[in-house]
Amino acid sequence: MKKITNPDSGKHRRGGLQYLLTSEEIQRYRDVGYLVLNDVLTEEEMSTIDPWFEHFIMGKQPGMERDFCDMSQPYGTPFEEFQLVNAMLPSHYRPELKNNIFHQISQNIADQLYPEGKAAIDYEQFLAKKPSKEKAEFAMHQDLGYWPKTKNTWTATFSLALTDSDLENGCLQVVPGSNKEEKLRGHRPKGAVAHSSEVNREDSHTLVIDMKPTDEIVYLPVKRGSLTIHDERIVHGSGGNTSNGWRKTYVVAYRDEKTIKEERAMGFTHSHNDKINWNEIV
Ligand SMILES: O=C(O)CCC(=O)C(=O)O
Repeated sequence: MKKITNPDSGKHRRGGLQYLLTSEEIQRYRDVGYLVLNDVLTEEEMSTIDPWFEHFIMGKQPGMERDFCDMSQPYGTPFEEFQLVNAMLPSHYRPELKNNIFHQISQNIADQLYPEGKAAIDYEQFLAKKPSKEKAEFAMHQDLGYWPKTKNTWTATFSLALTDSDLENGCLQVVPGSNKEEKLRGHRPKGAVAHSSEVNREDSHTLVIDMKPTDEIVYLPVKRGSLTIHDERIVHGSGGNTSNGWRKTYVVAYRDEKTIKEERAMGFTHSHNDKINWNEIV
């Protein structure tokens, strides 16, 4: 088991709404498909996000239907039984959240990672693992396995830690190098038969891949205010929460503006309420 920590404090890289990446980091992101950045948001900035996070994760936002769900269990699971709480598209439901401090700083970082085009927010989600929920797992997957095919797949998915995250509470884990595999691995709905080609995402949103015996997992623990970034092809997921505290994270994914337009034209908004015939568009 490998644990990757980045000892570099990021504080000195912040200037206004900028967080400066080094050229090595930009290259590393291209090569290995992930980055860990420390001290991206200050405690004062984090405290502007906390109340919104609590509002959504405690199920207080009306009208979300499947956008408020447990990502580790079938739709329809009652909130009291949730393990891995997911609130999709928070700033769609509460536009006051648009252009929040995390959006502004992550946009600055995304622009540095993607000088070839225009990076924009494709979707976002609040994720929380309840305390002592061993099954609050995020099954290993590649993000591209969840999305319809588009010409340009470039993606940078930011995950801002609202609580310290570590092995005990189920931090992000990745398989470095998997981002360079030529073919996307096969994905199947959680609970479906291995190697089944049937795509049925009506019962549960979660997809799973079959791991290879050669896959070497590395864990990415981060402190509150720090973040991880991963690309669309890296195999990743996270384990259950065996600690007695919550793990909370705020995910924002950037893609090329044109890719977002292409997705929307297919009716895909990353909402779990989208009416998508996956058998036609996968
Ligand atoms: O942070 C996690 O537990 C996993 C999130 C994830 O898989 C993703 O953002 O693509």
